[in-house]
Amino acid sequence: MKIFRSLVPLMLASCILAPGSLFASSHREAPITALDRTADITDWYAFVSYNHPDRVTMILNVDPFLEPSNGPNYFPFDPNVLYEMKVDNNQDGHEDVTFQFRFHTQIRLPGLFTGFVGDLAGIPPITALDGPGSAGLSLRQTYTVTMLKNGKFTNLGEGKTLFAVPSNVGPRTMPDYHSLFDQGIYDLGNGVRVFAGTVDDPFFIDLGAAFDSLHFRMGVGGVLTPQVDGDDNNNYAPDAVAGFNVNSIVLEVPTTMLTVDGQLHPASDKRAVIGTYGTTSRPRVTVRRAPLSALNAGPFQQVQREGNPLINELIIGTGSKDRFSMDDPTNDKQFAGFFLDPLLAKVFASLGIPVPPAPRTDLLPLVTYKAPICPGCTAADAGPIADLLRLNTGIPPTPVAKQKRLGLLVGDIAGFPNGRRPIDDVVDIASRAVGGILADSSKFGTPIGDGVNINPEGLNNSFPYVVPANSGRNGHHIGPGQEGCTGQPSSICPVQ
Ligand SMILES: [Ca+2]
Ligand SMILES: [Ca+2]
Ligand SMILES: [Ca+2]
Repeated sequence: MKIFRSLVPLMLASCILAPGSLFASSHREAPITALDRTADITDWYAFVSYNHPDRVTMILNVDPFLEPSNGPNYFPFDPNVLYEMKVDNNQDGHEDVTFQFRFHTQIRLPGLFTGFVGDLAGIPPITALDGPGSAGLSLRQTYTVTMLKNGKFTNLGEGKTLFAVPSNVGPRTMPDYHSLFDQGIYDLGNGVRVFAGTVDDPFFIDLGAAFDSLHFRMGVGGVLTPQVDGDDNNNYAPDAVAGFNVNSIVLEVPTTMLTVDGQLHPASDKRAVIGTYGTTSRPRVTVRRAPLSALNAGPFQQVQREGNPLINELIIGTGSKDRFSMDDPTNDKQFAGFFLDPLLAKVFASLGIPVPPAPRTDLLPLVTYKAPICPGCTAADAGPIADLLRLNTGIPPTPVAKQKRLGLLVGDIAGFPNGRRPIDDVVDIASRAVGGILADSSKFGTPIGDGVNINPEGLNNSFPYVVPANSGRNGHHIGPGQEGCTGQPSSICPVQ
């Protein structure tokens, strides 16, 4: 989930081999962020917009496992955290374009015991983020979007007040939650759109099986049958994240805002390729001074980053995860040892799954600029080893009906690891990448997977690409022995 939700299996692997790291888990993969959930990045996505091939959408999800009923304060973004989306456009690993998000919290009904109330005590249901119908929205957040490029800051929301969409409390308080969700979509002009709010977590994984020492329900090591592997519509194992929400920031910008020369380029041109990642940061100094509010000072310190969904969680040793989280991608050479000889590959080998020998140069496309993501890059363009989610903006989006959960591995070249979309089953893809499928799919193409093939809450195939939050009053989760696995008899999820 976090960094490598897909890394989860990996993490698992490191748990197996290093008992002291047992609680470094997926949505909470690094020790520092396991203790700092609002700065905890769960997932990072970047892809060419499905309906706008000349735009790129980036999604930064933070704050894992939000139980929808968890009032009275629910899940505001953290006003003390600087959330950033970063883009490298000239193959050197350093960001050239940065988008910054800052949140501000209002308490509009300070005498109220909860953040949200509607259809009660004379307060009407919450039907709007502002103005009439918003009276019951006591805890409300606004935010800013700032672009930093060529040393210049630009407020992309100039003249507008942007509201974050609150969690879905329930049908009495918020009788038309989808309307509130839609109201949180802002067109900022010039092809820029933004959304921030609590949403259904789009990530999917059988976390319980993964962390019970790779005790998958689909056979030893999680090897899928052709029938299960070929099914992009049903789940055969419980999605541990089902019914949980996450906080999401979604930004769509014209591709020309990101490329090195402000132009569109074909896939064969290296100028079409960008390297992306998301970060969270906090002020270096905070002074707690009750009864006054805390005072922040000094520059920002990065708390966490995520590029590829597998690197920190699946590849980096637990003793190095905090260092990795706080460092710049351009310094990732220090972690090359983890990457070129991943522990998870050894775990797979111990289960009888064939894997290539180290050093694993077949994994280099994930951390350098080269084919297949950058066919226009020569050896001199590889850049430093850096965990960036690389996206070739010259590759058009795959039509929704033809998108595949296994993305690039099955010929859907607009999917992970060429960028990452919500549909991409990064647990299965990344596990197979570690298994060696990028080196030789005939020798190392074992169909490793967890049997969770889809997000049970569905997909949103247009901006903001996330789906509305699960309901606090009426939401539910999915577990072994419970309903929710549509690929199984009576939809009951397997226990074994
Ligand atoms: Ca750069
Ligand atoms: Ca979900
Ligand atoms: Ca899966």
